Amino acid sequence: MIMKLYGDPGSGSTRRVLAALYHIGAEFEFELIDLFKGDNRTPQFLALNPNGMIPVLVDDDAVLYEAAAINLYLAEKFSSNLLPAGVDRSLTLQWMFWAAEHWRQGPPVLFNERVAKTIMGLPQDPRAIADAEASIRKFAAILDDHLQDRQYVVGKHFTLADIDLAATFTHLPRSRPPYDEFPNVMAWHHRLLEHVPAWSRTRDKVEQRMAALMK
Ligand SMILES: N[C@@H](CCC(=O)N[C@@H](CS)C(=O)NCC(=O)O)C(=O)O
Repeated sequence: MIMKLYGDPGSGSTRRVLAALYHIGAEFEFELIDLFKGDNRTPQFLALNPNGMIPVLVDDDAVLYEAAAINLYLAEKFSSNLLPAGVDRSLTLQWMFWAAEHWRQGPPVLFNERVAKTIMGLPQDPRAIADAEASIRKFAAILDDHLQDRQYVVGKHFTLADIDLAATFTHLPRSRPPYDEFPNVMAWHHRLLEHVPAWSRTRDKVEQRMAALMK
């Protein structure tokens, strides 16, 4: 049976898996789970992921949630260099864990404050915004230093580490994390858009979806 991805092209976490699938060139079906319509709260979807979160990948008996776990599964299934060998494999995992534990903590707060609350007509919380920006600056300084003399986060190729870190650029125009203070981070992300078709293709899908949602 063909693999099936459940998600929404406007979601940064879905984008991480779509980028891996496009980069690998894997065949898959896509089913839209529209969060604004509550598709993630149906009994059928909760049977796949009791957290009610996208993305979910179903591949025969394998039902997987958590974008990082799905991407590791895909990279291993297709022997993709998205997950390199040797020490670069461990470094890729290091940056994926770092992304989850630190790097991706602040941006969803900015999304909630500047995008979700605007859509819902709720007031922003300036303290939450200030705390999120402080956290983003702290970790962006570390990534900026790492990227000073590197084209990609690990080794000489695009890996799952780039995907998990670049995911926070998904809503850049709307949630506005202060990345423009970090020139190496900005330059790395521009390189991804320029040289990795899977990354620019998923960016275009995000923008189309968000334009439709916000009009
Ligand atoms: N840690 C999860 C996060 C997934 C996640 O946050 N998904 C969001 C969309 S980007 C979601 O489904 N939100 C719905 C909800 O929280 O009810 C992953 O990496 O896959």
